[in-house]
Amino acid sequence: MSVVLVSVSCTRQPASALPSGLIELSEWGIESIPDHLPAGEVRVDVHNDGALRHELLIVLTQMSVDELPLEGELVDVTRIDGHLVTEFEELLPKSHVMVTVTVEPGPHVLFCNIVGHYSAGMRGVLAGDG
Ligand SMILES: [Cu+2]
Repeated sequence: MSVVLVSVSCTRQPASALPSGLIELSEWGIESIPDHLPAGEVRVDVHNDGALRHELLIVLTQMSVDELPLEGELVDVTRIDGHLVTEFEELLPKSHVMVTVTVEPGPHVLFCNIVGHYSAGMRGVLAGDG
């Protein structure tokens, strides 16, 4: 006999009803980012349209995306004055992932933290409204 546990919560919207946004990466940039997303749970569709593996980090911070602290050719996330909202570590070429992210009110920076990719231009910003 198998038992199936189903959890239902009235306070959570079904995933399909959440606001959503598309983020597209390729060499060497984050080509598409929503300018604004509402604070709270958002469905984010992250596409890697490039020929290389990429990452995507989303950090809530007031720092300028062009002046993030570097350690060699990597962004030193521990020295960013803010906090990590989410991280996608293995975005394989020509793949995409759809995940639920909790956007916070305020400015967010986005970047790829594979060696040299931030410096090559893989960075951008989005605002969390709310
Ligand atoms: Cu990259």
